[in-house]
Amino acid sequence: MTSWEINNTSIEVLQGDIAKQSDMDAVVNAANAQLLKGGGVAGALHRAAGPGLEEECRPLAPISPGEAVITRAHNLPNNYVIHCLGPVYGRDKPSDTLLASCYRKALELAEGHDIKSLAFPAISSGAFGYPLEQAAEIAIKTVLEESAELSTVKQVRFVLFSEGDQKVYARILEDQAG
Ligand code: AR6
Repeated sequence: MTSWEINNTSIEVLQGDIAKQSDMDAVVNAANAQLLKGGGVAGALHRAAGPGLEEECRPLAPISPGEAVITRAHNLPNNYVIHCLGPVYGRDKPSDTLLASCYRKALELAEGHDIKSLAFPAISSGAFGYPLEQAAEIAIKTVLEESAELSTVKQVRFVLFSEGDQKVYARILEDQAG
């Protein structure tokens, strides 16, 4: 794990499964517009949360690219799930602004719910086709920018599925924070 302390916030990069972050208050879902189960991160979170999560999501859908909504975490080992709809790369534009908005809105919701620790997956970098390295630059830049404004959130974790992706994030975090 790579970890940096910036503006009193611990920012971490970890290889792992977003559905197994039991020490985090909240996890972020790389959702679809309908907030349904889907594959990738959404599939893993909904599977672990159980059907109550989809039920709670139904009245909140649909959401637009760059938006985020919050629900309870049901059977996940967390208190909340923050569902973000990332941009589909090449379709939802400007994609960098929309992706940055996901991270900003998620942090805003976390602050509004007294959340102390929050884990993000690499939103948009799977089925939505955003090149991982570009997505990582935006994710890390946005969280570092926002860290100066955070008061309840003390710990932000980026959870990457593969070792290769984890290394890309760790390098970019070192470049931007160092
Ligand atoms: N834990 C951490 N990271 C994961 C996991 C996991 N369990 N599973 C996949 N990843 P994606 P998107 C990584 O496709 O691009 C869904 O079907 C994956 O390697 O989950 O925003 C939804 O229903 C990739 O780097 O999200 C939507 O329709 C990253 O997480 C659509 O896909 C994001 O991949 C959303 O696409």
